[in-house]
Amino acid sequence: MIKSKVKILLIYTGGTIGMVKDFKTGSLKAFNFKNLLDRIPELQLLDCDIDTVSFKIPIDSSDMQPKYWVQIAEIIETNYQDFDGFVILHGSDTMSYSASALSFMLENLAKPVVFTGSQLPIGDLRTDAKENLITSIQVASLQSEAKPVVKEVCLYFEYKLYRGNRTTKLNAEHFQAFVSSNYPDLAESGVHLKINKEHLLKPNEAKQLKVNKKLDENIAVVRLYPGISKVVLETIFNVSGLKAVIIETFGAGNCTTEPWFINLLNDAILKGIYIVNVTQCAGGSVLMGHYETSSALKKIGVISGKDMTTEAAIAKLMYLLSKNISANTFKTKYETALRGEMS
Ligand code: ASN
Repeated sequence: MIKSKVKILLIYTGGTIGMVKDFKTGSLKAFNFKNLLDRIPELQLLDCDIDTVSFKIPIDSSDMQPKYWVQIAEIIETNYQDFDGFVILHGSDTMSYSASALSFMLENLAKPVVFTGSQLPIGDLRTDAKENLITSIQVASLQSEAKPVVKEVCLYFEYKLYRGNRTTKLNAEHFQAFVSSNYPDLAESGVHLKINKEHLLKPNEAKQLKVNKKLDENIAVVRLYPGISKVVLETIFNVSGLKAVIIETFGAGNCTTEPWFINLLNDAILKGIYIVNVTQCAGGSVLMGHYETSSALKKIGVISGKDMTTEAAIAKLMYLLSKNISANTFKTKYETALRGEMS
């Protein structure tokens, strides 16, 4: 029997990769996806069949919203049986947020979903788009014993494959725009494509893909800084309908020991608002109770975001809040790695 070619679905959402310069205004804007493929004839040399689907109106990823995450998830759900892997072309600005969100939405995923994009448009002479796109398709096509090698949501950029929900965009200019400070690279592209198999997620393949399309957006993120005032925080905690707040703390999860601050958080928790502690450091983990400046947080029931990125913390909140589970179960689930997003 002749083995048929691996089938990849390329999903175009927008981003710099497919942008052109508007000569009237001088700024970059999204253009037609068809032109994008015309600009990369190399795609025809790949040993796989590629189908494409595009957002009707491609967006700059700074316009990304949960409703678009649902759109991407639905495209994957509809095409899940017919394709071996999915490559999502996405702007780099919010790519880590989208990759994190999709990782929670796609439960029991057993096929590759690779997010990629570029810093320079595909038509630019010095573009990084071609390498990013071609290698992403190769990663999504990788098979071992007729099964995909990668079975999770990941992000490929500038020669590295990362777990999507571990990434953060760190640089607006460098081609190497992303980091995964708290989890090793899943693969590196050099002369050979080196897959670090031991770091890949191993899902339970007996379970069927379940697509969670409900996301609760009633959350807020607060970055602490020396001098943050009581009125600012009170205003945030009094937002109507607010269900959870992520606090980006100092170092290993530390905050001011001012009584008004702890009292304010305690009152919020008593009202049923979840408070999650993530560190504003680029790497490392929250360890509540390690310093006196975090002991009170632990005592009043603040949830530990451990070594999660803020992007993953937001996505996990939106996902878990929509599940209407008890406060205890919520805390336990939030502090457990569901998709390899925390150590
Ligand atoms: N503003 C662009 C976007 O995120 C940036 C990029 O793709 N490099 O859509």
